[in-house]
Amino acid sequence: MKKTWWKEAVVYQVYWRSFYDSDGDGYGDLQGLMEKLDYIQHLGVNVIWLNPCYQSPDKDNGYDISDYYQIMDKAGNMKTWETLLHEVHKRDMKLIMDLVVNHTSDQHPWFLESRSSKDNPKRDWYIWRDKPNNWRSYFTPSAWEFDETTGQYYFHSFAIEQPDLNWKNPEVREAIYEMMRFWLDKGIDGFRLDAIALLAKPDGFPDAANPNDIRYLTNHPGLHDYLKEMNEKVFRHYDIFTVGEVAFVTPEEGLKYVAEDRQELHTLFHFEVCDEMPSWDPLRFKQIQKRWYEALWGKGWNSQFLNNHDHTRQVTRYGNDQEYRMESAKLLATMLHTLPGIPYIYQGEEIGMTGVRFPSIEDYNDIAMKNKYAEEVAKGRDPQEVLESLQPLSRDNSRTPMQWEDSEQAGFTTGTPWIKINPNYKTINVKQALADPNSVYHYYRKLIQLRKERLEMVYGTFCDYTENEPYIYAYTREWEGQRLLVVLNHCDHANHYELPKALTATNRQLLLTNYQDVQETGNTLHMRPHEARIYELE
Ligand code: ISL
Repeated sequence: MKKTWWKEAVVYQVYWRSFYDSDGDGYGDLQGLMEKLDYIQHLGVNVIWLNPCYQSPDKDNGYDISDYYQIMDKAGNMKTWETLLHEVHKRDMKLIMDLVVNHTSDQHPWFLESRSSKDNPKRDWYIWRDKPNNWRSYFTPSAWEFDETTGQYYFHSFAIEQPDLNWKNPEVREAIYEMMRFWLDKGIDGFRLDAIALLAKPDGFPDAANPNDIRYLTNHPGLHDYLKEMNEKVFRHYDIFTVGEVAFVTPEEGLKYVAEDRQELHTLFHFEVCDEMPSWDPLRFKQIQKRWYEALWGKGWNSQFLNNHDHTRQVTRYGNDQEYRMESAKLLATMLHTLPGIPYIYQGEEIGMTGVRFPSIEDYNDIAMKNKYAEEVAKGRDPQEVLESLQPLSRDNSRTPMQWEDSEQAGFTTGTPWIKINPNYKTINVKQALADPNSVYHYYRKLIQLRKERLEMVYGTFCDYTENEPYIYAYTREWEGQRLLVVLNHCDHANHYELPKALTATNRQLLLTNYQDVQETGNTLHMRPHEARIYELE
């Protein structure tokens, strides 16, 4: 496995519409992001992942693109974007753009042409059939929408406003590759590839045995041919890195996307945790980590994340966001930055921001949640019970505005925010975090700095010594004779951990912990609630 800049990356995800509003319209924007670049750089990260900011009617917060070559008015304009890229590079950071090529907006000129008539030259750029099959989409009861003009149905894996492109059509592929080169030639450093496992569709669209298990939307034959062609025609000609959003794959299937010798994608996000593990399940998490390590190590590169703009905040979902919020936020960070793979920090995670519970469905924006709410209430279910069932995993949990200070609107905007701010901004905010040397923020800084000094955290082998332990997670990373030991007590109670013989090194040096005053030197570690430690073993 050769060393590369992207394998050593720590990525910070910016959901720009919730990051910082520079012009008071209630939406974050690219100018606002530019004004906060020093804050991001100070954290020590070296790559920024920018959620989609292309022209869009914004039905799915930018994931419904109507013009790949323009910047969304809410976000700014191309000149602002070019200045942003320059400012990012000036600070020795890199920028990867989120790119949606499985579908476009239904307002994209390509689709407007395609839907205009059955013999339009772009008819075959999308997927049209005389009748639907029984598939659901991610966001609607049916993946097919009837179009009056031509009396056919078009296919959409997500919202009605997001028609899927027909990747079987070489004209579509070439148009996408040309657009990718446009952005790469501007100097970006890679892509996060949205829903990339959905590009291929099965011949004939057979009915699903269970329409509610939407795996049928992904990973069909032909997909890897598209990714190989994408790499051959675009990616390999640039010094970039790509990360594919790849739902519903096992480690063995995931390897097909990222094995270096397959020349498809550089890395992936899998969702065996965030899509398939609703709450913390330590033994299952350890098994997932072990299986992905064994499948990929030495062949392909993984990612580590527990939240993003689609998945609720990790300290709420997988940690403790109450009495041990700070210790828990630091423990989860320690785990993500010491497990094998590129760690991703979702904006606000570095100050321990939490999930939210808004009192009314009117306070929510997420199209996925609002569609599901309407679908369930239409079945006659009690609206309050439906709301409460959807709140914990609503994507809006992670989309509330960044909490910069305890002043009005958390310092996010001088206007009315597009979505309500989490009421706990009074105590959880950047200003407070910067001032507190023991804050989650400063812990992230130390962790990221440690990663730069200890390449075992990047390239080291991984060995879990606690596969059957429900609370203690103890593992090593070893590289070129250097060995780190990570010990985590993911629990609201204290636990002790008897170091196995293999770990009772002649001596060990504590490099980082989320508690002060760690004294003990023996081979029984007394771990306090949500305590995390990183040792160097000699
Ligand atoms: O949110 C999810 C379910 O928990 C994810 O599975 C997600 O919906 C899916 O993986 C695709 O997400 C991506 O494409 C969507 C967009 O709404 C998401 O924000 C984006 O991350 C359609 O473009």
